[in-house]
Amino acid sequence: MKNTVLALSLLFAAPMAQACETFTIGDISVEHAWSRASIGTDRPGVLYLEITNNGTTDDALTGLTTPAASMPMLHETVVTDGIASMPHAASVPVPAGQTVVLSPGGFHGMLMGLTNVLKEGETFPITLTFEQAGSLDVSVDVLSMRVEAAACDDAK
Ligand SMILES: [Cu+2]
Repeated sequence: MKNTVLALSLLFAAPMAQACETFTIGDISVEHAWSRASIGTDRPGVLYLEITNNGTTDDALTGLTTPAASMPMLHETVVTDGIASMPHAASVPVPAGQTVVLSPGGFHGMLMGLTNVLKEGETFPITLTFEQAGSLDVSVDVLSMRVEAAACDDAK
């Protein structure tokens, strides 16, 4: 009994590092890059992350490439008359001095044509192209299918 309690408390105490790495190029830094585990490869995967522009010049995320998907693209979730749709977004603006979040229900990356099943606990690389800052390679953490946000402890 004592051992069981100890094991359980260890389980809950272990902080799960999820999408906590920061990637930087020029004035742009990206963190909390995550995706969800997929059941197969028939449906597109998702990509969520946070982009901070530490500079004084507006920038924009204009493209994605990854070996994980044959046609990754940027989408925006738009609700019109109560009906959600996901039009393709040519770019995601990242204004000077601001943080932009790609998240469920907003701008997001859509990984069309997954090349492999995305498994929880794995990571895959993605290259983000910014209008001003250039290209940035980011590692994406694949989280559980039930996750709605990166569970990174930001108390540093
Ligand atoms: Cu989408």
